[in-house]
Amino acid sequence: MEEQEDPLPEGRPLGRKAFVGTLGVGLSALLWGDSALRLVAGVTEKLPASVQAVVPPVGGQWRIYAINPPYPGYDEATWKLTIDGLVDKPVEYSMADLRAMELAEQTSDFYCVTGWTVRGVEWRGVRFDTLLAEAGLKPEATALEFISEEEPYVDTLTLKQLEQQESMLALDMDGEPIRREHGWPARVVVPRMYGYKGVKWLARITATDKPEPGYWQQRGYSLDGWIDGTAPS
Ligand SMILES: Nc1nc2c(c(=O)[nH]1)N[C@H]1C(S)=C(S)[C@@H](COP(=O)(O)O)O[C@H]1N2
Ligand SMILES: [Mo]
Repeated sequence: MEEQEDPLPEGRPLGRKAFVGTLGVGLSALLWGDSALRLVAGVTEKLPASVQAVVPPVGGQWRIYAINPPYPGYDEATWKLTIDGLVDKPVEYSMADLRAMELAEQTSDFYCVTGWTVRGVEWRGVRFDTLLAEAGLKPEATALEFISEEEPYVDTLTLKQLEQQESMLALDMDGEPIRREHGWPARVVVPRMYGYKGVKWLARITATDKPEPGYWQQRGYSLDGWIDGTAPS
């Protein structure tokens, strides 16, 4: 996938409402009504030309986001992912530990709530049930807090949200280890939610019964982040 540095990182709290407001009614209906599903199905080319102008084309390009550049740089030899909080046994995993776990693969489209999309991203990584098996969640845990090495970026997913979609802790993207700018060595992938739910440069997962709003949610983004039409009924 082609990369393109965006000199203007996502630096303001542009919620879905604000975004829709900037586009006008016709387009907002297209983007956020039923046709969000058609967009998910990849039929962008059937949209009117005026809309195509603002909807990124099939195979659109990534924009690299960081709230606190430069990107965290880990030493792969010493990097550890911590899993703690409401677990039976807190654990730490090295990259070698994670790669020795059962890895899952999927291809999914990636959506940023500000309007850009990358189609057909290939991910390989560890499903959360596999990842949490050894630590073991305590019965009172209701959510996982994902804490980035890039402070203060955090996001929270409830166990229910995690259950209901193809989410994973991704280690590889498009056939190679996730590049540094995309969150190396590990990033959270939740295809049916907007990109802001996917924490890059993951350092820690804390199981909790009091989920806190994530970084962008504290700044106005929707609390759950489902891409319209994809929330489980
Ligand atoms: N640590 C961290 N994770 C992050 C972000 C960020 O700024 N910092 N931005 C989020 C948002 S809003 C999006 S759309 C995606 C962008 O992923 P990319 O930078 O790989 O394109 O990362 C998400 N995860
Ligand atoms: Mo985003």
